[in-house]
Amino acid sequence: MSVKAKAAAAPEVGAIPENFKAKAHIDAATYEKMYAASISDPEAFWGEHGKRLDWIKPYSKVKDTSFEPGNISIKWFEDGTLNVAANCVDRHLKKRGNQTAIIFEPDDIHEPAQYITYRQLHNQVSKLANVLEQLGIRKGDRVVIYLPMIPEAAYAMLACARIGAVHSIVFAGFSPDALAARVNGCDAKLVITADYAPRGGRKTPLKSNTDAALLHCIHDPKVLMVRRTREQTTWVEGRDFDYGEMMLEASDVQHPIEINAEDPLFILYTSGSTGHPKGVVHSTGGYLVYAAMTHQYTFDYHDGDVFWCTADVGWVTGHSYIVYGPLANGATTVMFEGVPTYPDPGRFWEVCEKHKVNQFYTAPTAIRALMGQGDEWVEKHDLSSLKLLGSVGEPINPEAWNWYNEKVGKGKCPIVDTWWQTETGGHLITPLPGAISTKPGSATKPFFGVQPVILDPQSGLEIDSVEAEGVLCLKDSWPGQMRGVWDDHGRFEQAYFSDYKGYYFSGDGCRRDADGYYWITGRVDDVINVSGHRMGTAEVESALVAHAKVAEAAVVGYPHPVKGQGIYCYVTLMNDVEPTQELYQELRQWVRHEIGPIASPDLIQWAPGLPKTRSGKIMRRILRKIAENDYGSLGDTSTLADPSVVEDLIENRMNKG
Ligand code: 6R9
Repeated sequence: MSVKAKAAAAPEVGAIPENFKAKAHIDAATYEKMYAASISDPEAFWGEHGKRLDWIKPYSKVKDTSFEPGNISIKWFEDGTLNVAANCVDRHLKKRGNQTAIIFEPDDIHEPAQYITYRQLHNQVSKLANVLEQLGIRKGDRVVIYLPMIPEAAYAMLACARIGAVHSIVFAGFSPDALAARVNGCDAKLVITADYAPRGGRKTPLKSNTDAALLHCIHDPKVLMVRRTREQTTWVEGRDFDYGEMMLEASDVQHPIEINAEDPLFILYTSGSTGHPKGVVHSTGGYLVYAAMTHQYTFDYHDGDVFWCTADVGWVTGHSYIVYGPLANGATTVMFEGVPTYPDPGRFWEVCEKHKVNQFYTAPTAIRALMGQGDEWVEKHDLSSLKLLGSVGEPINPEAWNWYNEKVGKGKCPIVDTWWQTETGGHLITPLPGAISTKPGSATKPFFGVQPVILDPQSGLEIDSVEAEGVLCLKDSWPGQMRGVWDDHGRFEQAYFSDYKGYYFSGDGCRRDADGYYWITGRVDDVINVSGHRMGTAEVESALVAHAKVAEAAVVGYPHPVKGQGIYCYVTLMNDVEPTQELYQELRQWVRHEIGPIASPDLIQWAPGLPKTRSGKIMRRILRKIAENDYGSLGDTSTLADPSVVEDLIENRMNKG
C-alpha cells in the first residue's frame, strides 16, 4: 500500500490528541495567524520574537538578507549584542537556580546519573571560561571540541560562547585524519578532548586519536583533557593540560562578554556533494532565537518538562536540541552517553522511565533497529510520562512511524517529523503538534517565517500548483540560517545559491500533496544518508583511492533496511592486484580508519571498469540503479564510452545487501 493510501484509510492516525490540543502553546488558528504574519511582515514578526532572548544592547535592525547571485548576504538583528551563555545559563539563576538543567545518563548502567542544576552549570561554565582564558583563548579564536557525550561537552560549548570563542565540535567517532582536517580547517588554538569515550560498552581512545591527529596539524594547538575513564594516556608536557586540575584552581567569577549578534557562535563541518566537508558557520543572535523558538513550539515544551534528544553533540541536532535551544528556554535536557542497544535493546525506554521523559526525539534508523528487536523491550517499561515523540535525520518510513506511534506513544503522543539541516540551524518543515495533524512519513508544514518552494529541476521554475514534485528550495531567509562556509564565502554561494538563482537550494527532493503537506523524498545530489548521518560519496571515494591497491572508485547509496541507505562501493584495482576476501576486509577497515566507523562500506563490488561518458565522467545514475538491483530502468546509456562495462557490472552485482 502506498504511503498516501495508508494515511487516507485510517483517518484517526495522525489526528491531534484532544488532551494535547487543549494544553498546546499553538493551536491551528494561532498557527495560521502567526504564519501569515511571519510571511507578510518578517521584520515585525522576528522583531517581536527576538525579544525571547536577553539582549545587552537591543537591536534596531531586524532583517537584512539577500539571496541574489553575487550579493548573498544574511544578517539578522545585526546591531544587537548579547551573550549566548548568559542567555542559556545566567538569566535562569534567579527563577530556576536549583532546577536541573542537565540530566547526564552514562553509558554504564552501574554508574549513577548526574543531575546538574542551573547553578552548578553556571559554576562549571564560568570556571571553564576562566580556564580557556588562562590557556590564551580570546574572542574569535577557534576551539575544537572532541569529547564523549558528557556534561563537559556542554560546559565547553557554553564556556566558548561566554568568551566569544568559536567552537567546532568533531564527533567522537571520527578518525584522527578527520579530526586533523577539522583542526587545520579552522586553525584551532585548542582541542578539548578526553582520555577515552565509553560507548556501548566499548571505548574510543580520544586522547591517542588527538595525539595522532596533531602530528598532521599545521599549527600547534594546546590540548585540554578531561579524565573520563581515568586510564593512563600519553602526555606531552607543555602542550597538554589537565581539565580536572585546572578547574579545581579556577575562579568561578567570570563576566560573559558582549558579542555582536552576527559574530560566529560555532562552526560545524558537514558533508556536501563535492570535495571535503564544509565548515558551516552559525551566528550568535539569529541562531539562538531560532533554536530556542523551534524547541519550544515544535516540541510543545512547557516549564518543568524533561526533554530528551538522543543525538550526539557532534551533529547539529545535538547543538540545537540538546544544548542551545533547551537551555535558552530554561529546560531540563537529557544527555545520554550510550547507544540504544546497550546493555540491551530496552535502554532508551529504561532511560525514559527512569527520568520521566516528556518529549523524546530520535532518528528513524534507531526506531527501525529497535523495532526489529521485538516489542517486549518497549512493553516492559512504563512510558506514561511521554507526551510527544520526534523524528529527525531522514525520511521516516510508515512502518517505523506506525510502530513508534503505537508501541512507544501508545497512540497518544503526536509525532513531529522535523525536516531541517546543519545549514538551517533549526527545524524548517515540521508539524506544530497542537496545530497540525500528521501523516506518517510527511514533515507536514513550514515553521514560522519559512517559505518552502518546489522547483522543476530542469527549468528551475517554481511549481505553483498545490500538488507538486521537484527540488526543495527556500525563498527567503530565516534567523537560524547558516551565515557562510568557514574561510570560503565563494563556496557558500556556489553550494547553495548557484543551481537555482534567487533561492536557497536544500539538496533534497520533495513532493507537496493536495493538502499542502510536504514529503521529503531524499537527497538529489551526491550526498547519502547513512543512519541519519550525512556522507559525501566523494569523501568515501577519496579515502578508497588513497589505498595503494585501488586505481579508481565510485560510491553510491542503496536502500538498507535499518540504515536507510547503505554505502555501496565500486572499486577498480590496480593492474596486477587480485581481488580477494582479505583485500575486501582490508578496504573496509581502511575507510573506517580514514574517516571513521560511520563511513564503513556496506558492500564493495570489484569493478574491472566503471561506466563513463566519452568525456570520462562516471555515470553514477547507472551505478545507483545497479546497486539498487534495478536493471530495468538504466535509462539512456547511449553516451557510454564502453557499454560492455555495464553488462559486466550487472552480472557481478553482489547480492548480499
Ligand atoms: C538535522 C539533520 C540534513 C539532511 C537533509 C535531508 C535529511 C533530515 C529529515 C530528513 C526527511 C526528515 N533529513 N531530517 N529527511 N525527513 N525529517 O539531519 O541535519 O545532518 O545536515 O542532514 O538530512 O536529506 O537534507 P544534517
